[in-house]
Amino acid sequence: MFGNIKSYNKADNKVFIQYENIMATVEVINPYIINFFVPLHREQRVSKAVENLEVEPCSFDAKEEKNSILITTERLQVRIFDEFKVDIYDEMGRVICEDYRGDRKPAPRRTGDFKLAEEEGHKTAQEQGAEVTIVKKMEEDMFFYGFGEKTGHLNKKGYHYKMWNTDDPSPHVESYEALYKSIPFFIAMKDKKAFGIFFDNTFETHFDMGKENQNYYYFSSVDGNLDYYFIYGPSVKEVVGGYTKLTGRAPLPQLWALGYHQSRWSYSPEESVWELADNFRKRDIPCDVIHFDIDYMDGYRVFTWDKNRFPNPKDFLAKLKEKGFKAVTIIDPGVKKDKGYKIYDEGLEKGYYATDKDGVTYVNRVWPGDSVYPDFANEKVRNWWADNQKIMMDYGVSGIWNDMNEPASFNGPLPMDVMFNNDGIEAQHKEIHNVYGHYMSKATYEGIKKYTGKRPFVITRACYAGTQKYSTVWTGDNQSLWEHLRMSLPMLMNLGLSGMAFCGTDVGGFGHDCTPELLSRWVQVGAFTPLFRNHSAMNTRDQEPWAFDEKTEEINRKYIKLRYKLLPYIYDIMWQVENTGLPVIRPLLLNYQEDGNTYEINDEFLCGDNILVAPIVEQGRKVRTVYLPEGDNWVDYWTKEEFQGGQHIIKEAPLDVCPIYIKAGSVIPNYPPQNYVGEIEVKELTLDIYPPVKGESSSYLHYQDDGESFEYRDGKYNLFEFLLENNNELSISVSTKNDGFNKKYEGLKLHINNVEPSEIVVDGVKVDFDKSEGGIDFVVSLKGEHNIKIK
Ligand code: MIG
Repeated sequence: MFGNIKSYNKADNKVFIQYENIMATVEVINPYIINFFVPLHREQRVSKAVENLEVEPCSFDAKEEKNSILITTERLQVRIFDEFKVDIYDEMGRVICEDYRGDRKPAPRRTGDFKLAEEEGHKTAQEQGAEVTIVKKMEEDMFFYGFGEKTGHLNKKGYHYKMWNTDDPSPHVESYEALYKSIPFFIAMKDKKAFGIFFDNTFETHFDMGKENQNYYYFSSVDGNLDYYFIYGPSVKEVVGGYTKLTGRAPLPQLWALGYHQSRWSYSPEESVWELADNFRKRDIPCDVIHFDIDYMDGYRVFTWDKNRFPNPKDFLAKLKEKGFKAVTIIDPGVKKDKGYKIYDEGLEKGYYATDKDGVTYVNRVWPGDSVYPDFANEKVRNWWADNQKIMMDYGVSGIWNDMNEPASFNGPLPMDVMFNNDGIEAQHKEIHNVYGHYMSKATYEGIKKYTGKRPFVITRACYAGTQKYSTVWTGDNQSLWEHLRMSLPMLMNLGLSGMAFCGTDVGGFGHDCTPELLSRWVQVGAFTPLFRNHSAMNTRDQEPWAFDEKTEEINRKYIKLRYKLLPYIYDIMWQVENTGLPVIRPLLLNYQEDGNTYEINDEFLCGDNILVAPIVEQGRKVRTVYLPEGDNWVDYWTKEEFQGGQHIIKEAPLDVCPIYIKAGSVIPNYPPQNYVGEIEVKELTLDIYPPVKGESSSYLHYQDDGESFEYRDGKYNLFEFLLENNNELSISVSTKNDGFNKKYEGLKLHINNVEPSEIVVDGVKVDFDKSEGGIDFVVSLKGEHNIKIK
């Protein structure tokens, strides 16, 4: 295809390799991230995912060898051959990733008369019209992760996936190749070493991880450039760090966004919302956010309210806010084709909608009936859409929910040649489809930011790589099925590894009817997912926390309250996300890569570094095995029993118990109970402390700010470090690493588990303490530094 190497030259961070038929570029982004590029479609590398690419000036070598060009960075050796075949080695010259040289040989398939399907014309992806295909050699003991929101297991070996944003309402099962989101990124692990590949191509792409043939895996695209990044680890954390360095990191949200959200299709009219809101407060179940699904609108016209159902939205939302409820309203992309409707007319006049190939505004059908599609790939359109957010913000809406932005359509799919302006570089639907939702949420984010000055809360269904910079995601229309609760764990873990740290599923399930037991188990998972929203479809039975019986309500209350207790811990993780890109919900292997037993654990996850959750995801199950990863000790959150890592244990888990383990050496910050974020000012922060193993030490950073503005970016935050050392005695030191936020806690309440001290000395002075729940409690003021000894 490309031919043999004719010549090469090096300029800045790039090596240009002239092939017989085309020129390829290899760019050293930094010593461990390399971009491979061939302009098959457009001359320029214009990424929709990577904004402000930071190329690190670094020294590297490029020289000609016998039959290749060798590029050497501090971390990698990259050999480039004829036909742009690439082999990559680590600094020691050990092979990490090799292109596959043999012939493609799809596994045999048989047709009805036992003839080989190949003879009957069974085709490989290359023959199916793939314009770009990269085939890499697969080793026996490889594991794959990432790919965003996909069904199936954690390890993606053996799967074939398609990246083409798809709204399919039937129950999502393991054989689904595509859902709402397209994140063409994966992580490969072999011999405990990891690397990532980000195939930055917005067309329909395919990833076949050894399904066609277990000797190789490939990725391909129907069109577009050959443009992929190789990101070396060797730790998975470094790969995720590198990928999110390229595509961006989920920014710190407002604190209330981490509270409990209640949704259904739809709470409408107004009275139904009051009934809901009163129930939460009356029943002592915390809730921060109510979602308004499509029926709040006037005939599904976006940026309007139905005046019969909500006569005075502004007053209504203000009253809700007084009770601590924030409103999130759904906004779909489809604009009703309706002369006289302001949004429609404005967009039409300015030429802001996608057109057919002849330039005529393209019409399809969605909820409002005949509708037109804003061209979000055009900056002007995004600015206009961003300005429209003001309408909702002026009503008092706190966040925006973007649905149907795959884009979905009821009158058959949008033709591939529907046209988008794409900032002056005209592009067809087949190129824009996968970034339509991405750009819509970007516009929404920017509008909310502009008009509120606060951290925007946007939730989107469709996305592409990099959308994490603008929006949280939910996994679309799952169903109230145990299978979907089970599947949600690997799905969320892989979304997290793919940069989408702020994510969640519809707790209780969207379609189908939930049951008391299923909701009880689902809320136990939801309490640890960054986005914690119960949502259900029209016509399904009620599934609010109290919808079933007292026992189910009690379990909902218990776990939603646990979530509110853990809010400062989850907020700490979100702050880390902005800095590291590492997710909230993590597969165990992310933190325990040396422990190969973690590589295929589908039904346990870490919430941050300190909490391991092993939920029950099967009907009727009351006991399960839990694998505790090697290298740490783990404390049962409920019984405080301590276990060594590196073993399976058996845990009894009656319906109200979700098995939760805290890593020995953890400090878990806790808030006092409240009905919603900000109901009380937290003056005393509780530290739930699990001492390190004897002879060990550990530390924890706790972050505090105003919970809503961007002032933290100017240093207006507090950062506390807690250092635990368990030598002859347990000592705890408290220090302030940053002192920029003026509403600092007045004191700390320390709860230390599993100790029976005779005395406690704070800064040289003996203090009183209480015995409680298998540990002790005492209070210290929060001024400067402290040194605490537990004797
Ligand atoms: O065609 O707005 O995934 O959460 O409740 C269905 C109605 C449209 C799909 C979303 C779902 C939402 C529903 N929407």
